[in-house]
Amino acid sequence: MAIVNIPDKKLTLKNVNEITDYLSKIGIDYERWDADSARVSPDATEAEILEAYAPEIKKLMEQGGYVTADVINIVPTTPNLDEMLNKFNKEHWHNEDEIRFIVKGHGLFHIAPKDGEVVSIEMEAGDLIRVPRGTLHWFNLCGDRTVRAIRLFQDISGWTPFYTESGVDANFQPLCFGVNYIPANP
Ligand code: KMT
Ligand code: NI
Repeated sequence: MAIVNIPDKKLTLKNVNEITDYLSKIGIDYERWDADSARVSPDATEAEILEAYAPEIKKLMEQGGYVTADVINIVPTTPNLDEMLNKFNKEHWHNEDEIRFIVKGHGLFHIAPKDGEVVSIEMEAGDLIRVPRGTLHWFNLCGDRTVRAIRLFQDISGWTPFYTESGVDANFQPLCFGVNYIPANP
């Protein structure tokens, strides 16, 4: 289950209905999928993961016009990890929806709605998020520095970020509550 925080309201949501409601009001779709390891091991191959979740992926593709799916796999030993994270952790948007379904590990999304307070969403296995095109957001890892996620794309050219360079991301500490945060450079 995700943990949602709105620091400027000193509000934390841990209940699935409250999370879904709050996020839907700022245009973010949140879903829980069955991610029991009996279904597929979180360490299975990319092809096995995509096969195991094929029914859900197919449905989303039909609804949202997504044309490709892949599995991003980040571990603490991923080469050039900090360079990669520095691309994710600055406020940006995409000209397509950002869909992520977490298979393993954790991820912290910050969303900056057009009106209203910045929201952090700490995701774990079984959590799906849809960040619509144009939505300002940024992403950090948690203390496990591990995330494995199914991604869906509307554009075959894949992941293209556009940076706002607002600096607003620096006002929010990338704190995970479910996983101890270990700074990259203590
Ligand atoms: C993005 O655009 O913010 C991302 O792709 C986040 C990393 S995917 C787990
Ligand atoms: Ni993004």
